[in-house]
Amino acid sequence: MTQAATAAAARRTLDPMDLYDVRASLSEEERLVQDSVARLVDGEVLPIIQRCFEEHRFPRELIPQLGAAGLLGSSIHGYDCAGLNSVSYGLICQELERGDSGIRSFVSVQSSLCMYPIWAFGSEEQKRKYLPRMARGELIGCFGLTEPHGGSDPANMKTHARKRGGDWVLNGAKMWITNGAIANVALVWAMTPEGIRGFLVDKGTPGFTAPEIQHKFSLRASITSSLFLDNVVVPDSQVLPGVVGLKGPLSCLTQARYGIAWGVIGAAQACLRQLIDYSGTRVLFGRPLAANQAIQIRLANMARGITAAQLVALQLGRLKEAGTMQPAQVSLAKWNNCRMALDVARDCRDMLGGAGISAEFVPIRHMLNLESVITYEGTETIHQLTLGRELTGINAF
Ligand code: TGC
Ligand code: FAD
Repeated sequence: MTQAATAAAARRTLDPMDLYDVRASLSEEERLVQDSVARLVDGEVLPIIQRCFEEHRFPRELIPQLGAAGLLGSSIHGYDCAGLNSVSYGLICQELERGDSGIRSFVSVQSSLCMYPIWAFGSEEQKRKYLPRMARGELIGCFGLTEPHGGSDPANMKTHARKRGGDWVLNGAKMWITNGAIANVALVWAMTPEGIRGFLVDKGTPGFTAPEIQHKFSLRASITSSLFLDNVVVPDSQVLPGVVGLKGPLSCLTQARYGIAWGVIGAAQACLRQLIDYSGTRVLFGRPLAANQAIQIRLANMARGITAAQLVALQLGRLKEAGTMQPAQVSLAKWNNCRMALDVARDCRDMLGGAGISAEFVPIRHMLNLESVITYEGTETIHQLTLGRELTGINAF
């Protein structure tokens, strides 16, 4: 083979979804995890997700399979959890979000925002009570931090807890809470005289309600709720003993934001893959859409964004495994990768023309979902200001 022919063959073998061969730097276990989640998404999520989105329905029937596959609390060692590494957790998020951000959201909240704090800050009794059943999907959790008056500034928390004998009495309201209406346990962050603390509020506790928020145009295949606490009494044994202060909820957010930085790559890949196929077969002005320079430049730009995001996510994962990952690095990754995915989804929607407004093509569903993803777990501005603070040492919030 000539040098030119060898180069051409090498070009043809590039995977458009993995141009820098990130997969080659994964361990065998990481590849197995990715492949098994990819099969689950192809077989169980993709066939139903468009309908779920249209019907504003979270597919609860998938929960036992997510549990059986070890995807709930997958990074936790012990307590019937899978004990996978950080990159594996990232790959799980990526494959799930290739299906839909709502499915990844469910897993993020269960794993990073509920099981992680119970594991990191809970008593041994709390860990035994909740973690094994949460890993199997028998118990669902939600994470109540955001309040109606402003989620970006959780330090200004109005929900409060007062000690009464061996109990605590909680009052307040939370808003935009993923999984709220189906949760068996809500981790509610509330202000106490010592600072912010985490309370495990079991479903059915008198005074606690979690009505679902309707009329969403985003994350329609996910449940989002308000939480209301009206003189809710919880025993001292339901308080997380291991943390006091804002660093409690913020360290959970670090775990979940890490997963989102990986997850949104999957949503962008799903859009780009569809557009490569579509633009190759749609004939306009006597040639495939993909034969136009303007279209190729747009596709190339998307692939550039996805590739850069993959490398950011992988390096972040390796830093996390080494125990050196800093919150500002997570902010950069969450901001960069969410912005990239939203731009890709919007551009793909546009290149589909009128067909782009139909849920029969994936970009509009991912685009609408990503409007939530770029907002929750810290808005884009919050992450920009976090990085700005890191660079300048000046707090501009
Ligand atoms: P600040 O003074 O910076 O910090 C207070 C204390 O917390 C520590 N800390 C962190 N610890 C761990 N991880 C982090 N990322 C941390 N960031 C800060 C910090 O060291 C300090 O500790 P100490 O010991 O000195 O007290 O706090 P601030 O009030 O200035 O706030 C900073 C800011 C704006 C970045 C923070 O409030 C913030 O991140 N706001 C955004 C809120 C947010 O992201 N909410 C998300 C709600 S949950 C959600 O959206 C779930 S969606 C899930 C889904 O469906 O997938
Ligand atoms: P605000 O805080 O009111 O922000 C409004 C705007 O002001 C934003 O554009 C913001 O970037 C900007 N802004 C804020 N501060 C500044 C500043 N200093 N300078 C410049 N601009 C600024 N929360 C939970 O606790 N648990 C959950 O499970 C959860 N799930 C969610 C699911 C969905 C679908 C959605 C949409 C949200 C969810 N959230 C959850 C809430 C989410 O974290 C908040 O929406 C988010 O943190 C922003 O808070 P906010 O909506 O109150 O907006």
